[in-house]
Parts: sequence; structure tokens; C-alpha cells
Amino acid sequence: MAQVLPAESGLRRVIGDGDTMPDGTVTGLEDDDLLELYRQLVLVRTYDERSLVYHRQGRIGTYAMYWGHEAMQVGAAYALDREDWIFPSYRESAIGLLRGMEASTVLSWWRGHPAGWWNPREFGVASLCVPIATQVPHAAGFAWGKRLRGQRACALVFFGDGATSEGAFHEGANFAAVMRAPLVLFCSNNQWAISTPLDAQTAASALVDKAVGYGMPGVRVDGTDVLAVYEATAEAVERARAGDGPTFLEAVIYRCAPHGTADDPSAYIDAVRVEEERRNECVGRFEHYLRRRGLLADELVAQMRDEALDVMRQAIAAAEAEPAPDPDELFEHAYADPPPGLRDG
Ligand SMILES: Cc1ncc(C[n+]2csc(CCOP(=O)(O)OP(=O)(O)O)c2C)c(N)n1
Ligand SMILES: [Mg+2]
Repeated sequence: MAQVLPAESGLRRVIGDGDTMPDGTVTGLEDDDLLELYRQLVLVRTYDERSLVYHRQGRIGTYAMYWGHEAMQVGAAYALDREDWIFPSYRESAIGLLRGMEASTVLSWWRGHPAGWWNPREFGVASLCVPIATQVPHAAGFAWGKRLRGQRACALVFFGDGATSEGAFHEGANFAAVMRAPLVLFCSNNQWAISTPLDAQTAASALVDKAVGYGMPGVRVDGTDVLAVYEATAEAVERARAGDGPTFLEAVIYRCAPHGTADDPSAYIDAVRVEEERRNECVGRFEHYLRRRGLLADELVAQMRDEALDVMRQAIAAAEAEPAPDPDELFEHAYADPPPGLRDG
């Protein structure tokens, strides 16, 4: 039986505030790693901001923006090896960019075009799950399979605070713990499930406390701190590889953007809090940290932003140049034997 300490309830932080809270460092990250983390943050932030513009211009469909979630995605993915698999939700739609996927592929996904389907094996990135929490048992099963085959790879699954109320989350978490599957359960707690606030979602004082019930370690981290996210994930990966089973990570932020392009949060969100939180957003926080360490200057910032903008310009052009899809493709992978109504229609 696993011996589980009460989950850590304080928020882990590495990046200071440039004033009373000092900056820390993370073992294993050299200066080059820090700059690469920043480049990745700028890339995924630019993807998100440009996507919103493309949506407004009618060039992509409904889009789930992840503005403010970038440090959770980049920090967690950086702690993995290329052989490890990522199981994303719609909120991590552009995570493949960190594994060399073309941005045009992700844009095509949001355009509802088959060019947006990728082969999960090619990138170690599973299909995006829109049904809440269904990716958790997928990831648990995958990780268990790796263990059964004696392979080194582990899996990391992203899901939201709302997903922790779903049966699929419970089944996946429980199964992974019992089977000691090499899995990192990464909860991106943005404190909202569309318009449902966290206190209406759970009676637990912190989501991380759920870890104890499953018999796994739980760690709570500041989700706007890319270094703290990296460090906590790297520790969880180490446990997974050592055969010590899954870890529950709760990364906490406050959602500062709408749930998606079809949502109007002014009907329910606290606008003053959003303004406050936006001032502390994750890309700027890390940029200030790097500047305090003398690693980043205006020129490099401008260069990385230009490169990311260029990626997006080329990507939307490539996505729009795709020929119109054949409607039959919609059914090709859905039915071995199409029902008569469809076949004849
Ligand atoms: C099984 C299921 N039920 C309901 C929905 C509708 N829905 C879409 S997003 C969402 C909220 C999810 O919130 P959370 O898990 O916190 O993720 P976030 O959107 O905040 O990243 C809901 C209920 C769905 N997609 N799937
Ligand atoms: Mg949420």
C-alpha cells in the first residue's frame, strides 16, 4: 500500500517579484534552456493571439483561447522527453508546436479541415479531447501499456478544474494509481469551467487534496511560473520512470480570457480581478525574470516575436491554401459499415 503524505497545499514558486520576493533557480536548467523556454512561450502566445484575430476575420472557426495558460503548457512539456506522450484537451490545442508540428496543422483543426488531423505517433501528441476528462483514462491506459512492456516512456495528461468532477477523471486517476502507471495528471486549474466557478465545482479546499484519496503524491504550483511548473513536472516524471506511479499536479491560475470565442464572460466574471491577474501574466513574468538575470535584452525579445509572427503568417496562408475537403472523408474513419441512411444519402 502506498504511503501518502497529505498533499502539499502551498503554491510552489521559483520566479520572484523583483521586489520583496527573491528569484530562485532550478537545477538542470542552463541559460540556453531558459532562453528556449522563453522562445516557446512567445511562440505559443503568438499562436493564441493571432488565432483570435483569424477567428474575428472568419478564417478559423470557434476557438478555445489559452491566453495565460502558456507557462503551464510550456513548463510541463519541457520536462518530458521526446518519447513521452502528451494527452491534451482543447485548451492545449497548439501543444504540438512544441514537438515540431506545423502551426498550419493546428489552424486546420480549428478550420474543421482534415489537414488538421495528425498522426499521434509522429509527435507523441494524442488527439485533442473535447469531451471533458475523456483523455484521462486514455492516458492512464497508454501509460500502463508502457509499464507492461517495460518501456521507459511516460505520459502526461492535461485537464481542467471542471474535469475533476467527471467520472472519467476518477476512473483514470484511480486506475493509474492502482496499476502504478507512469502518468503525470496535470490539472490546469484556471478556476472556471465556462461560467461555473471553482467553489461551485468542488467542496474540497484545494483540488490537489484529491491526490491523497487516490494514494498518489500531489503538488500544487503557481501556474504563472514556468520554472515552478517545469520543476514540479520534472519531479513527477522522475517518480513515474522510477516505477513509483502517478502524480497529481495542480497548477493554479485565474482565467483572464473568455472560455472560447462563443463566450461572453462579462455576464459572470469579476472584471477587476481579471485586470489585476493580466498584469501578472506568465510570459511577462518570465521575461522580467530573464532581464533581471541579464539574459534577455530588447533586441532578442523583438527577434523572437518577429519569428513567431512569421510562423503564423506562413501557417494561415498554408491552411487557407488547402483544397476543399471531400465530405466523404468525414465518414471514412467513423464507420466500417456505414448505416444505410448515410450510405444511400
Ligand atoms: C463530457 C462533457 N460535458 C460537458 C461539456 C461542455 N463543456 C465544454 S468546456 C466545459 C468546461 C470545462 O472546464 P474545465 O475542465 O475547467 O476546463 P477549461 O475549459 O477551464 O480549460 C464544459 C462543461 C463537454 N465538452 N464534455
Ligand atoms: Mg477550468
